[in-house]
Amino acid sequence: MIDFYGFNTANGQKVAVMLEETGLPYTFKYLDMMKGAHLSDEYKAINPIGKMPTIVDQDGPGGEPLALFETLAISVYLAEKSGKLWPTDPRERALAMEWATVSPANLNPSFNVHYVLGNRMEGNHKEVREYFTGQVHRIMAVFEQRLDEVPYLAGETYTYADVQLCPVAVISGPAMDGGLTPYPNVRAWAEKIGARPAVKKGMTVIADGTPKS
Ligand SMILES: N[C@@H](CCC(=O)N[C@@H](CS)C(=O)NCC(=O)O)C(=O)O
Repeated sequence: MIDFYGFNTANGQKVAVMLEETGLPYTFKYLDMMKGAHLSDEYKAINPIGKMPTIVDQDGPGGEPLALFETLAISVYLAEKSGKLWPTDPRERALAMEWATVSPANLNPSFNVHYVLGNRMEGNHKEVREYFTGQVHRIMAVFEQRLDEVPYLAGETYTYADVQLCPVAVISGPAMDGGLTPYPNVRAWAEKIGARPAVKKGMTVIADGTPKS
């Protein structure tokens, strides 16, 4: 059984979707970030950074519990453990890791700057906003080109790399300048993935916010 400590943000959604897609048994442990649950000593014992999400696989490697943080690390672990969304072809496996890394390494931090400037800081910070807006569009244009060439980010197969981008594109994309309008391939791909039953279920579980145990 996997304990999933989550809250309804794009990072939480990625793990909720991965758990549903892989079919691994899990318990959703609602992490009330509005009340600072992510900063408690108890939570920091499994995630020293004090950020969401985290999983604890009670049946980890060697039969021992394993606590894991960082959304990408969690996603890779779940994909490999289940063999789902995990390409068997070595080329696609390498490309899945490459494309999965683009979102957390490039896209999320740029969106995060917008969030922090808009919600936590006084002032306009025009130059900073413009710089990071440029970064977002630079990366989105690369995803747009990629999805013009192949149906999924790793190639022919739907993988955890798609799950890394989808909630970010769907949640943050519309909030940026021009929304997803300049990116029709990303939009069509997001709609296709968003229609998957496991994706809908994962999004519902995390949006619900009700502790399941
Ligand atoms: N690189 C981390 C980022 C996690 C992250 O930033 N989580 C946010 C919520 S989406 C958080 O916990 N923020 C609380 C804080 O920064 O104190 C991951 O991919 O898991």
